[in-house]
Amino acid sequence: MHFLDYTLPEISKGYLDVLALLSVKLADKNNLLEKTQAKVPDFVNQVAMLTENLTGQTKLLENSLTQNHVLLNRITALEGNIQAVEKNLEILEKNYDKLLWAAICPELVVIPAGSFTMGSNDFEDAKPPHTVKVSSFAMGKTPVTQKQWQAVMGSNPSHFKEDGDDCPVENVSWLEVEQFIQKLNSKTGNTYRLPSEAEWEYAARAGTAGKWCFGNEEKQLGQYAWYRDNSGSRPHPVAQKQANDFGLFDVHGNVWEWVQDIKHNDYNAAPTDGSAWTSRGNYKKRVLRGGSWLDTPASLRLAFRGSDTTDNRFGNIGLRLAHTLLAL
Ligand SMILES: [Ca+2]
Repeated sequence: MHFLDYTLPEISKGYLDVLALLSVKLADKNNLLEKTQAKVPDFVNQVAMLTENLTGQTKLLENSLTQNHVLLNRITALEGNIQAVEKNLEILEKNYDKLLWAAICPELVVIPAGSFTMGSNDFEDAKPPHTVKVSSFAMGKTPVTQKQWQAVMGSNPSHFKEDGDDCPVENVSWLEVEQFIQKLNSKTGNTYRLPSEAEWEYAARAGTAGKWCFGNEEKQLGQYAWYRDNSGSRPHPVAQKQANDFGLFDVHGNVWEWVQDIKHNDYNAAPTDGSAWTSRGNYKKRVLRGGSWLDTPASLRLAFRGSDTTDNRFGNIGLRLAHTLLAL
């Protein structure tokens, strides 16, 4: 059938139906639009909030970056410092032993060269008095202390330990002293040694010619020495009494001091150049000098010669170190 076969009203009705349908659809679209439009402010708000958040985050990130930069600079600076510290540590480690031993080594006094009369007619084994020429050398300011012995040997053989480690080491034999010196030299690279008997007496006299380093007045002895009459039967910390004119402490008393020399019955044929007398004689015995906390004023005299066998030790026997001066 052709549309011309329809009557006009029929056609109009068809259009009207279509229009009605379109109206309904349009209304739906309008509804949707209205709903969507109602949501627009929400979207705008959300976008505004997101933008705000983003700005905040960006600022935070910028701050973080700045802080990171500052931190990185600090880290670089710290790394530099650490490297410097490590270098210093390396240097310290290299010098540690030297520094340690420099702190522990006995303080020395330079003894000037000169000549003096060694011995005395007052004692059989100190005859004859004879002139000895001594080269300049260094002498321990005090006897070796318990602390110093302990540092080198790792043990303290002293009989009197309770009075403190600044007391002179005692109870050491001549042979043990030799071991001590060997070990001290290997640790420090120095050449410590015992003084010769002549060096000991020369340094102890310090240019004087009396019985004791201060002269012949026995009543002065207590100002310089710990001995039988004032010691309380024990050694005392070093350097508490007056020093002699060369600045040596405890020359008289406190502990006997081992020297290098072999014991001889007198000074006939003794060296006169300050060297140690280490040939012939009673080779089992070595000389001790200066007397101790246990001894009488006579035993403390500068010319008095004690001695003991090289393997004997006692609570009043110690040592003082000497050191040859390097030739300039
Ligand atoms: Ca002494």
